[in-house]
Amino acid sequence: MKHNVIAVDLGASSGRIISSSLENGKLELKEQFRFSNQPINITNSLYWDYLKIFQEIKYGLAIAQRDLEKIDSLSVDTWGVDYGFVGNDGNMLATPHSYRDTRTKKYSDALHEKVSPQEMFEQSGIQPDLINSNYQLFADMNLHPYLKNEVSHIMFMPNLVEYFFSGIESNEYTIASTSGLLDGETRELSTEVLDQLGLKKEWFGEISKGGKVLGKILPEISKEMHLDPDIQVINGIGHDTGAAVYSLPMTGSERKNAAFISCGTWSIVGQQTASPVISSDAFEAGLTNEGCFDGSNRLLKNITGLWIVQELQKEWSFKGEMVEFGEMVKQAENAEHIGSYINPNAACFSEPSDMEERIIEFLKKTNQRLPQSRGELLLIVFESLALSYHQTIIELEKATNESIDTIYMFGGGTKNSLLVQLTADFCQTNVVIGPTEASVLGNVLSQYKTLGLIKDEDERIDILNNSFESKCVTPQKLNSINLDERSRDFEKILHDYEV
Ligand code: LRH
Repeated sequence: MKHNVIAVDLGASSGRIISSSLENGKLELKEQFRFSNQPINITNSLYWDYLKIFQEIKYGLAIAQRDLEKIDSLSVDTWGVDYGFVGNDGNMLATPHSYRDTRTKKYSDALHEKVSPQEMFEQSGIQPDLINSNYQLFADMNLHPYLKNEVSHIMFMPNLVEYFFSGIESNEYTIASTSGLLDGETRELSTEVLDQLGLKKEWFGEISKGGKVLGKILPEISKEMHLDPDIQVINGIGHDTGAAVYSLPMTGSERKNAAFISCGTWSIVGQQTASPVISSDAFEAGLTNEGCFDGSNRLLKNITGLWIVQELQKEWSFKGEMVEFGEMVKQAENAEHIGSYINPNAACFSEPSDMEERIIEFLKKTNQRLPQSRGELLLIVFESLALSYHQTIIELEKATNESIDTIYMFGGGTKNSLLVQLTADFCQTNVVIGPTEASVLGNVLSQYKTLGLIKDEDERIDILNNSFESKCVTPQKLNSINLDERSRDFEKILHDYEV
């Protein structure tokens, strides 16, 4: 029998409704609908366009329903850290902010007076960062004291969207685990952290683990869009990174010596570990601990990734010089290596706009050669990303005391063959290219697991191996790439420039 489920995947530039059909141990994905998903910049604040998103998902579901005989369930995944406030009457109290909003800057000193960044890491296992939910919530509670009396629920974005479709308030573990609100050891909401931020535990409710059926789609929505009234709304893997890692066909023992690189707007370099690594080495290296669907841990670093290239592309297209991503990769491939690098995680690269100027400014401040063409500029970005992957792999090895012999790379960025090859070369490790649709795949797998259609890890891995082929990219010989010189120069600019 065929089982169709829907992944609602809300990414940095688009939202997608993707159906998955599982039959005879084989899974097929099909994009049913796509809409643009840009944060709205108004009065110098960045917000989620949640009304539009809700409406577009309804359209997408209607299109999927026309295409499929029956839909068993749906679940939502998005990027981490954002959330929404719901009041006693069940309605939204405020428009959810998007994490690149800068309001947290103003309140970070006040928060650090209560708890230092290192203490934050020790409490939660989460690397302090202005984008994290704890910084955002602290700013919100200070900016809008009325919230204290009005809030009934705070839900992370995937759970908020599931609430719009099911009417059931919930919060799910993988998305909650990246907020900075959970205790690093117990992985439950930390009363200590919540008290520091002025938040009540009951606003979050139970954090569900390992998948939960919330209930059927609201009757008014199924009626309006002519949907099957029995579609179940599932609390699957809410965090896109968690979902992506669940799509890797690795058994528990293979994970020990494998790293992953999720290659999208963010580059996320990490490793699955049995439990959180909350050591000073991990803190110093900028590593963080997030929860996996199966209860294990992801030790990782978030690196500002292809966001830099996406911003360059947007900027050039506003100037009327639209260039396709594939073309940008070609320009970089044909460019000369000039030995200049940026630190992708420098704060100046995380904010929107003026990306070309920010890169040039960075190169001037660090006394490096300036690029003479767009190709050279792009090559600087790709080489810097791959060098920061290499550096992070070394930091992971140090923090876990395990050596990495394979890298799984997945996400849209793996279409960039130059970046994949640079990663294999600089890390001197085989790179297995996983699915471009890793988050979607993890989302639907978590639904099948919740519905009892996947019984265990072996079956999950069999389904993945039956359904998708993976490719392995091997590194070029060391003497052809001057790795030592590049790593030394890259390290130098990391030290020369304050992040
Ligand atoms: C990647 C991601 C990442 C971070 C960032 C905010 O999409 O989810 O794990 O949390 O977004």
